[in-house]
Amino acid sequence: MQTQTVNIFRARKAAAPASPSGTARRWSVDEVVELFKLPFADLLYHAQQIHREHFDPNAVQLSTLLSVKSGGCSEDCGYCPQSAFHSAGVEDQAMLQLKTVVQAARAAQEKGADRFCMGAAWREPSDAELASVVEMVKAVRDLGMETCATLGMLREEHVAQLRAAGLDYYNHNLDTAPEFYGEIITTRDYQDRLDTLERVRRAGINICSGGIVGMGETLAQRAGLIAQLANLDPYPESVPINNLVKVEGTPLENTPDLDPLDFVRTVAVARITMPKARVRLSAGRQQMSDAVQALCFLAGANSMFYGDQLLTTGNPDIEHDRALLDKLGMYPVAENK
Ligand code: SAM
Ligand code: DTB
Ligand code: SF4
Repeated sequence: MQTQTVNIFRARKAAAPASPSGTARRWSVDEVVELFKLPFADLLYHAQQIHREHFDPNAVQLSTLLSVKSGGCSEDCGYCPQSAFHSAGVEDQAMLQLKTVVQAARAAQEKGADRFCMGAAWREPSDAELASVVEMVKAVRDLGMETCATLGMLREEHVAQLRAAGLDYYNHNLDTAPEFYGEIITTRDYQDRLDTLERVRRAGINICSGGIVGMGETLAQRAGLIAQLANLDPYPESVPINNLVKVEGTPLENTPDLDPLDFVRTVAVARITMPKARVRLSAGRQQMSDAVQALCFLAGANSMFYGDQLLTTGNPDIEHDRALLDKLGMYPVAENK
């Protein structure tokens, strides 16, 4: 086992170091599998070393989510309560008013969030829908918060409009490995997602892209997702790692639980392969103990979704999260400027 550890990291050192823009060496899926198989202590030690080379290990970036348009989505993503193909009880709702969005952003900022992420249950926005989101982005930016949006696939002109509005990040997840993708989503393909990411990257908007674990994927498929993300050139600035939230009425509601230590391993492998990215604890924290979350921070997580709601499902209470950060001696980046 010791030999294996040395080899993996020798390979890493021999390769070109990450550039300031997050360009790094290419990772084969086999190499990423080897990382996953390291003894737990070795894996966390290496992740922690890399984390400390690039970040203050006690500062955590806090993003608050708001669903600006919920339900009735025309995609069939097997995990998602907002798909019109499933019966998870999320109604097709109208888009929120601008003032409601600004109110929510201001409240999140007062609670210590530095980034506000607006999500919509769309395959892709129409011109009119995009125009409304542009107004939301401008208004949230005027509060002095970083902005993020997740609206599905984007055409060139929509990317340009978001860029002109000053959007800081666009979230669009690869979700899983290409080999497993077709078992989860059939209404759009992997290449569609890569194409949207490419357009966003070319426009100069930061990329937030990650995936979901615990959907019944194999270890090699979990490694395949990380390899895909790490091999984007440059890799995403922000990498949300979601643990499947099993919502009743979705096809994945009865998927067996992922071992929490495998979630921690995924975070560590993301940190090692994408050294300068913000690795975010995303969906699934409400079902996770404080001890597992603490291990995730040790493994290199330095961001989380913060606020009592994700999009349509719950998240730990703000009070609980603040108590957890205090217990760990950690602080939000917004309060450490
Ligand atoms: N409709 C847009 C899209 O799919 O890109 C934006 C919103 S969509 C809800 C954003 C992401 O939320 C998905 O890509 C998926 O990674 C995550 N997500 C949705 N439902 C989830 C669940 N039940 N558990 C974990 N993550 C989930
Ligand atoms: C991401 O990777 N996870 C967030 C955000 N990006 C948009 C969404 C999680 C959604 C969990 C299910 C729900 O609340 O509807
Ligand atoms: Fe629609 Fe996004 Fe949910 Fe897929 S993940 S069903 S695209 S809201």
